[in-house]
Amino acid sequence: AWQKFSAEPFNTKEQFEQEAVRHIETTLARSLYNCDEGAAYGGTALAFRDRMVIDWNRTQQNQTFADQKRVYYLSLEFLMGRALDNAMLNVQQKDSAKAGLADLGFRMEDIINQERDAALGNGGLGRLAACFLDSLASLNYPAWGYGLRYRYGIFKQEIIDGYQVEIPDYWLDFNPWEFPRHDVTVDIQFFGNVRKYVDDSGKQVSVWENGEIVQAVAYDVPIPGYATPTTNNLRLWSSKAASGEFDFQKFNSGEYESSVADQQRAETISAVLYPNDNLERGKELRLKQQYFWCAASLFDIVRRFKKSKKAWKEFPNAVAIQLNDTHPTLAIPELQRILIDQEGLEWDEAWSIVQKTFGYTNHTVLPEALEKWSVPLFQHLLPRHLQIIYDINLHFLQYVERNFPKDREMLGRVSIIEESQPKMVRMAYLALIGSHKVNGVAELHSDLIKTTIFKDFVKIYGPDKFTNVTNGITPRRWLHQANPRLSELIASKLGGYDFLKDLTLLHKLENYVDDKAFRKEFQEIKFANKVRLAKHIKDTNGVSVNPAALFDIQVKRIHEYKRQQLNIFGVIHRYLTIKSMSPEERKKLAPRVSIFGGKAAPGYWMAKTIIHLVNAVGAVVNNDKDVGDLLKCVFVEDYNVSKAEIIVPASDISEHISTAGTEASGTSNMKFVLNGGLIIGTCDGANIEITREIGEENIFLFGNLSEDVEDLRHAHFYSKFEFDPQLQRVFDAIKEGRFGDAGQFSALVNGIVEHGDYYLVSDDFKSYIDTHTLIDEAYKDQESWVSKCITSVARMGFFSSDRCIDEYAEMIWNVEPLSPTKKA
Ligand code: DL6
Repeated sequence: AWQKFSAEPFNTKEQFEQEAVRHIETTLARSLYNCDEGAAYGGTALAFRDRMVIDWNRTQQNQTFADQKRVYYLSLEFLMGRALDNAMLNVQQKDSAKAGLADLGFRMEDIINQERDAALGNGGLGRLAACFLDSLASLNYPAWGYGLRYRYGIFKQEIIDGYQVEIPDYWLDFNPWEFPRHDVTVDIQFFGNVRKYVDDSGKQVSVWENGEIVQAVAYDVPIPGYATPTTNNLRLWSSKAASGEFDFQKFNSGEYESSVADQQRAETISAVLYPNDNLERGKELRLKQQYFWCAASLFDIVRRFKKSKKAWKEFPNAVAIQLNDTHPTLAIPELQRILIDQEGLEWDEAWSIVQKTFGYTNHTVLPEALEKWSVPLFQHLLPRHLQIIYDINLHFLQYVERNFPKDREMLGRVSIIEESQPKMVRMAYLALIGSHKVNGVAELHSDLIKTTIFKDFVKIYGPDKFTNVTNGITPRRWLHQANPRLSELIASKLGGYDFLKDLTLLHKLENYVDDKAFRKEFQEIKFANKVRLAKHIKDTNGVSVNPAALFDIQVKRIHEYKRQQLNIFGVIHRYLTIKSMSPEERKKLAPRVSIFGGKAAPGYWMAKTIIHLVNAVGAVVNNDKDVGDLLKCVFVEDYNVSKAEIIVPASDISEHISTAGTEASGTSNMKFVLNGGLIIGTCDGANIEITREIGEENIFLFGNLSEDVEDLRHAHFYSKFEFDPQLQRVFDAIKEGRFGDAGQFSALVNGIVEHGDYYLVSDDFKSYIDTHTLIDEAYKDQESWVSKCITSVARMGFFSSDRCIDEYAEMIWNVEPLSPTKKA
């Protein structure tokens, strides 16, 4: 039993209506006679927001008074999706709202669909941060998220003539979930120079001066926990020109445009999210974003700590800062700068505080995603930080030299500064050296970082500095919200919704694997979810798909390492096979719908070519009357969190088919299985642990192992490679122009045939299509298929983000939950 602090829930639909109408008429200044779905959404959201803010204030007060250690999660991305449904779940008044909205003439789903996604992220990394915020609040940890308030989130994707077109996502027209804090501002400096002098006591002092100042303004977003009053804070920073910067002189002399130039330049910092997933491009504005956000967040954290009047050595006992990948690494030299330049601590004392405070999560081993910044750019933008980084490096290299006197080459390998032209700052090394723990996001990935990119550091620091926290997902959004009927069915068997707080309780579902009524309802729910997705596809793509067909889904960012090209080659193979089959053979085949979705980075031409090929294949296959329902191929436009909530519950099979050793974890694999779909996957990322939990008999694994990848790549270059004849047939069909002008796809094919097949598509193709044949067979036996699905759901308890957060709290942060019932 739990109660929100806010004394006035909507116990009846009338109470809800009263509140919603009050907001529509007063806050939104709309007449009820002129109330469309947008206004009804606004009134509903504001009514629920009111119920959250009391708890939010109380939680903040409670946390301040309790003065326990807090977690600060620094992430450049928070892919939150929509907030209303989540608010309704956590305030627990959805039924009253549904009935009240019906009285006003609206359907709840339509109102929920009015909300724009808060799409402040690219993919897995940003969505993980959002799941973590949900778990931190639900588990009552005193925690804040810190991020950037981008004016434009990830672009909207339109498909025009089969090509991806990017449309800006201005999402802030009406955002009831944020609270501007115009009184919480921080001045952030860029550029300038460093003046050094010796003070009266003989101490070297450095002053960073003459820079350009930009102001950071805080926007706060309440993060309600599930089944608890705890409501944490996500603070997003927005940039604007520092006060007084507006140039009145220029304005008065008629130079209107240049008078606002500074203002516009300042606002550019938080204007857009960089739309790259697993790829770094060393753009100056990106480094500016990183410093702006780190400096504002650190200032805020230090300001809060200083109010407690504790000694500096207590800082790591009050503050744990988690770096979500290397994007917030500048927080490390920034804290060191604050401690030595502003607070007057000695280097060693300050550095010990820094190392105890930070933890660093690595999310990739892909070389193109590892951040490096040019030293000249650093020197120009952040001159004092560059000095501090050089000093950190000096101390570190002296330590390495003392401990490994015989390995001179190691110094070059582990140095934070890469001796290239120009010299580069290796951010992952800085993050690692400045943190007390480094973790990967799935077992294989955490092992790989220790044997590849951080191998030398394991020798230097010992293995204990490295750990693993396998990713997870919040069951509140990814089961209850996305699949309410399945959640209800589970609750009916488990005696309530406790499993949403303790996902391991799902194991009790194994008792129902053979229960006829349960199985029937489970299947009906899956079918209804497929009907819902089929309708979405019809409405958006104009393609009719049969919900009784096997739905085979791959939705994620488009990337060569994730191998959507392997999937579409598989679809072409299936198409050619069907075309060559006799009517009798065709009768034996299970109809399929291959569904793709995901965004390509705007500058990633190969990824865009893959999207184009999927659409080109769809255009041929979907219009081939001879093939009919046996095969359809669709690309769902503009994949995002709210689309995922429709797509994920509708899968029979989903594809997680990255080249072994490339996908750090993956989290959509977990979402699909939790929603009663099976997966086909490589031995990569979290697929391996999913297999361990659900059993080998319930997953379709294929392909080469990560330990063989290097040799296979080598073999492509140094020996004659024979292509599987079935893959050759696919390439021939493309070259013959069966899917349009072959020239458009030649780079995709040549990358495999002539340029070394870096992602090993040809090596895995046979095993991939053979495994799909096994899937066809398995799907025909619906009895056994449903048993596999139910058993898998029952065994997914491990993959809750609540488990992750408890692991971080214990192994990395050393923080405890704070009882929300303690009165301030
Ligand atoms: O850990 C969250 C997510 C993993 O599930 C994906 O496997 C991984 O690709 C992704 N990593 C990144 C790295 N980007 N950077 N920097 O997005 O993290």
